[in-house]
Amino acid sequence: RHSYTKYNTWEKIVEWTSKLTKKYPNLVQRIDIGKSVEGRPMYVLQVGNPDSATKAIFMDCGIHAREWISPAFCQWFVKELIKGKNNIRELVKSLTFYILPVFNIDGYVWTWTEDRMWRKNRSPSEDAKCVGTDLNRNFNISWCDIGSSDEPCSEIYCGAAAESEIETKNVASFIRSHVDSIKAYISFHSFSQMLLFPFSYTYELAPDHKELDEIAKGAVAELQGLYGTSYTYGPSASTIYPTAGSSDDWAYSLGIKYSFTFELRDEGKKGFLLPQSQIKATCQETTLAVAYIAKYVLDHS
Ligand code: 0X9
Ligand code: ZN
Repeated sequence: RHSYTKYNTWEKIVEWTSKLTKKYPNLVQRIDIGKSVEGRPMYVLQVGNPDSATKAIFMDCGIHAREWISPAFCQWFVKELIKGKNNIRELVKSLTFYILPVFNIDGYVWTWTEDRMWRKNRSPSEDAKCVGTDLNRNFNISWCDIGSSDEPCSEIYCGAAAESEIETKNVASFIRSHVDSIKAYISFHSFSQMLLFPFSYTYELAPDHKELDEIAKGAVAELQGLYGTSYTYGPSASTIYPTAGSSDDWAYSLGIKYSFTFELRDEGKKGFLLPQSQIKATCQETTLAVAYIAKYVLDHS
């Protein structure tokens, strides 16, 4: 059975999306944005105000297969939106949330069946020597320049070209076609306990650095207020390490000013193997940070 406090298989997650749309037809829509390399449907859940003219926030989880807490958070957050308690109620009324619970589905399935530590997608390279492209190096922004590799066997392989991967292409196309309404882009990874914002492909500060830094500070304070979990925040390049072709920089380059990447729990003790016993607390505290960002976006865009 699907559970918000457990890690769910891809099959369970699909079943969950279909149940939600049936149970809450006026609140939740399921959009098929295309297939993965291995043919699995990529579903974006649209939650909230269905008016396509309203301001929207796009969120994705599970770009990297082994970061299981990330899809768990997206599922949790959808539940919170549906419950619509307290401050979330206003957000659901006034915003549209587009939530992709698992970006790299084939990789996610692979971590359940073959290799728990798999990171990339599952597309074969041209010479068939190695499998997989790092989807967070495959976006069309300074592609394959820094913090990336053009070697197919590398864990940070940038792919044969920008948007060479069908998963990248599907997400990028969806965002491009909704770019007028999408005011914020938020991506969820693990681990390190960081809240990052552009740039990642250069050490230069983003034009909106001051504002993004203020928002991150506020969001991290909210998160920390619940269980005292400490987060660092700042521009990606200097806070974690530089990477080119990443989704947040690409979204920012499209004019989506409020672009963030979370690196969720923990700081490295369990790393990608975060125990299920930490799902609830991680998701609760992260919900506070995301709600803070969403409220800011609602008031300032
Ligand atoms: O390397 C990555 O893609 C991210 N770290 S992870 O351990 N989850 O793989 C860091 C991404 C930092 N860069 C951007 N936020 N653009
Ligand atoms: Zn990651």
